[in-house]
Amino acid sequence: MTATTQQRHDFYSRLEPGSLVPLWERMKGLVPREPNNRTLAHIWRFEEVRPLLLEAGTLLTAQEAERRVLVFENPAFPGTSRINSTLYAGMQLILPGETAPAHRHAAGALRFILESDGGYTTVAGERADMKHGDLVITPSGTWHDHGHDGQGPCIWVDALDVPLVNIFECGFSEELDDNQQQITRKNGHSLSEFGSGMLPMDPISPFGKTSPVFSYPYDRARAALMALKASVSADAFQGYSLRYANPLDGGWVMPMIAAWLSYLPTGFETSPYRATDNQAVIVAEGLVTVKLRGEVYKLGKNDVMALPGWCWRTLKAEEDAVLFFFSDRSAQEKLGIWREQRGNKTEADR
Ligand code: 1HN
Repeated sequence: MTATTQQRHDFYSRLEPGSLVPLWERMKGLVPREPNNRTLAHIWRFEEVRPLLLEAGTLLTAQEAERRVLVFENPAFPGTSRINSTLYAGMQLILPGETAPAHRHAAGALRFILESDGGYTTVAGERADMKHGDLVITPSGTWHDHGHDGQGPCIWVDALDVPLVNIFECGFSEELDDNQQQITRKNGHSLSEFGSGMLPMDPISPFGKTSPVFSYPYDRARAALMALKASVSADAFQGYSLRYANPLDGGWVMPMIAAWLSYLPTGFETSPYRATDNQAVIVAEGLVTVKLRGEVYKLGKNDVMALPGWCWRTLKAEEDAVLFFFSDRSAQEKLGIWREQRGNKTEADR
């Protein structure tokens, strides 16, 4: 009972007008044996992007642009504003005296600060300074604007869950009538209430499923990493790593984006590891080489690299390195689809 290929294709063409498709022609593509992540390993070097961003600063103001950003668009996904399969990222510039106007949207954002002397962001009525290495979060739906009272360019990397929100087609956004929102809480309020390993007696989450701590200063995060180093030996796969946590539930800082910080001492090389989450890494300090899909990449301070999911990789510190990672692991874990695998040395070259 085998029909000819021609007969089958005739049949398929009669299905088409009724918006029907034979699953047996599609099944393998729908459920691959294992992930075949399309993200390309790609590096955006700070020394190349920074001058272009500064040039953008001569062409339009932050006010005009609304957000003056050069988007990191993965070469695998042209036209889609994605750094990897699921996340948006870009590099933003604010110059002294400028403001990026207040708005809010369904997508959540994190910002990792590369260069700043006097930049700040305001989230839900509270202002947070931005300094090199700080992580600042804009929870979904919160009013936010950025400004700069200091010297020199203020530059950071934004990462947003925009592509995921848009898969669900549930994006909303709104602009505030005023350029900047009213300040209603003292600087440091959220850290004082939620950021000391202690909590209010009856905590209420101000930002829903996102951490109530929206600013994680680098000096505290770095000190925690160095204290870890002083008290335990390095993990073979992660070096010394700590995740940014939501103090209310111990989970990731954002419902769809995970973020963590790794310290690798000079000469330390991680054992081969892979996980399904779509990651990117920013070098906060030092020099690192990444081995992935048979290639070797060198990264220096403030360089950004897209790391495709589910491919074996190793990281080696050529100089003491602090690395900031973000990924969609937070979303994948909630959906019950995240997986990781720890390999042995032979996997490094695959
Ligand atoms: C956004 O609101 C910011 O607030 C940066 O700084 C980048 C990219 C897409 C959509 C909204 C910001 C963004 C963004």
